[in-house]
Amino acid sequence: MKKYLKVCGLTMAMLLMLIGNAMAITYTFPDLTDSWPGYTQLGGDHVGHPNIYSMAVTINDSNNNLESVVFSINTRLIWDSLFINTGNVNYQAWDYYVIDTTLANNSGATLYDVAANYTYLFPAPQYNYRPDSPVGFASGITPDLSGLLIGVVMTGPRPGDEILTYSFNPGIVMGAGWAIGYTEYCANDVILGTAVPEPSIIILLGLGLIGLAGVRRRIKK
Ligand SMILES: [Ca+2]
Ligand SMILES: [Ca+2]
Ligand SMILES: [Ca+2]
Repeated sequence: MKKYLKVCGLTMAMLLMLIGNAMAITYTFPDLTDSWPGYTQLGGDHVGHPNIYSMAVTINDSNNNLESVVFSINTRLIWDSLFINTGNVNYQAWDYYVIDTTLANNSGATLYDVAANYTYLFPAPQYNYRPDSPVGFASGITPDLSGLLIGVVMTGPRPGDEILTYSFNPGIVMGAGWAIGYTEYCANDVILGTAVPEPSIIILLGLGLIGLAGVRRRIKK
């Protein structure tokens, strides 16, 4: 019995560690996006800069709130755009949109709500690398006044490799099928990340319980 309690205690400690780690999950996407799905694919990621290397999306695992979106990027250009779809298999069912118009930290960025019916904005003719690539909205957006955007911060030398962080207050709840995209006004580079099946905590818990049952049976014998 004593041994069983000891195993129980260890299992509980491991579960608590798992739950602790599960408070926020970060999904990292290397930039494998050529162009937005459904738009002209160019067979090339970018020309010169900016070059997006990766995107990391952090979601609180207990309430599914979006916490941050972090980009590893070379020589960011503004304005740039973050597109958020909180959970719809159609990745273009955008719910929120952030446009940042200055390189200065926590300045020039606005969060918008996106209506079901919107029209896209496309790159100006002189930026014709991806002429049909959505870079923002021409209509269908209204400023979101609920303070969900904490700020947009960039660290690192420019030009050079930078870390660009969008931080959010609780309130943007991500469901199954979420999607997040990012690009700049010239559409030189584009990245899209979509929800991936979670490495299920439930399965891990299940395996733990099966293991515990096995230990208990052996001790009983
Ligand atoms: Ca890239
Ligand atoms: Ca800014
Ligand atoms: Ca890309």
